Amino acid sequence: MSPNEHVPSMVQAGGYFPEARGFVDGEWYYEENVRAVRLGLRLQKKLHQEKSPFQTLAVYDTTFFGKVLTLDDAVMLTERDEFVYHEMLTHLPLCSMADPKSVLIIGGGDCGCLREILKHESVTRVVQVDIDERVTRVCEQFFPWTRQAASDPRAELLFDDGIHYIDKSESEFDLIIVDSTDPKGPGVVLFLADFYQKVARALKPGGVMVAQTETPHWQAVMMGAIYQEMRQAFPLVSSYLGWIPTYPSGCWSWAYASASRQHGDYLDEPRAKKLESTCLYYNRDVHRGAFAQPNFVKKILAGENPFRALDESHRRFLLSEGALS
Ligand code: AG3
Repeated sequence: MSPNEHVPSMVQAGGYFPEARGFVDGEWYYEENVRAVRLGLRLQKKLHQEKSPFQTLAVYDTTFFGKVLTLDDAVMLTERDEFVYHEMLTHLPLCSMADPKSVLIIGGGDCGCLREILKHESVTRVVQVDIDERVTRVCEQFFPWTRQAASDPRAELLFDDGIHYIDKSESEFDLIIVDSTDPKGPGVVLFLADFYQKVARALKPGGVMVAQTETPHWQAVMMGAIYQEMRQAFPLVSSYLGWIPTYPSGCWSWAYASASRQHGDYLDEPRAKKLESTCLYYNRDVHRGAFAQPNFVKKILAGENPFRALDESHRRFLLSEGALS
C-alpha cells in the first residue's frame, strides 16, 4: 500500500515514515518502527493467530509482559502495561466532567477502555463501535476483563464502521473516545478532519473527545499533522502524555478536544480521589501533570519538526532503499 494514497496530509507535511511492522525471530517478538528501531519481547509461545476480514490478529505469551495482543503486527496491549493507556483514555476525561452519562468508544474491541469507564457510577450508557468483531471474540478468550466488561448491562457492543455510526449521531454523547490503531491503511480516516467534524457533531454541548495520537519521538510530523486535522473541528485541543514501555518509544500522547471545555477547567476531586485506589497509573497529580509539555512536543504541536535534519537524512536513506515511494 503506498503511503501517498492513505496519509495525504502527513505526506504533504514531508515527514511520513513507513508504518510499524512486527515479526517473530526465534524466541523474540520484534516490533519495528520507522524502519529504524525495534522493540523485542521475549516469547513463551504464540497462543493464537488469525486473519479477520480487516486485519491479522495475534496473541503471544511473553516471559515478562504476560499476554500480548498485536493487530497487523503492531503491539496493541500487554497485560503488564495496558493500564496506562486505558486509564489515561478514560478517567482523565471522565473526571474532568461533573456528571458524565453517555460515552461512545470508537474502536476499543479489547474492552480495556470499557472496563475502566464502567467504574464510573454516573455513566449509564457506553456504546462501543469496533469494526472487527474478531478482536473482541479473541480477547474474550485470552484477557479476563473482556468478557466481564462486555456483558455489563450498560454496555452496547456494535461491530460496525465507526464512521457510519457517528454519521447518524447528533448531540448524543458526553464523551467520545477514539481508541484506534496507528494511522495506516483504512484506519487513517480516524485521524482526519472530516471524521473529527462528525465526532464534534455527535457530542453534547460541553462534550469532550479524547483520542490516541501516537508518539512524538518517532513520528513528529505525523503527530503534528494529526493535531492540525483536529483543530479544524475543535476550537480547543490539548495534548497529554504518558509512559507505555511496550509502545513505540515508550512515550505516548493523547488529545483532549472540545468545543467549549479546556482540560484544566474542572477536576472532580472527590470522584477522582475515590477512583485512585482502583488505578495503577491515574491519580489527580498525574491528571494535572500529564498536560505539561516538553519543549520538543510544544514545537510539534505548533506544526514545527524539531528533528527536521535527522528526519530528512533518514528519508533520504529510505528513498535510496526503496522503502518510500
Ligand atoms: N491502540 C493504540 C495502539 C497503537 C500502538 N502502536 C504501535 N504499537 N505501533 C491500542 C488499543 C488498546 N485498546
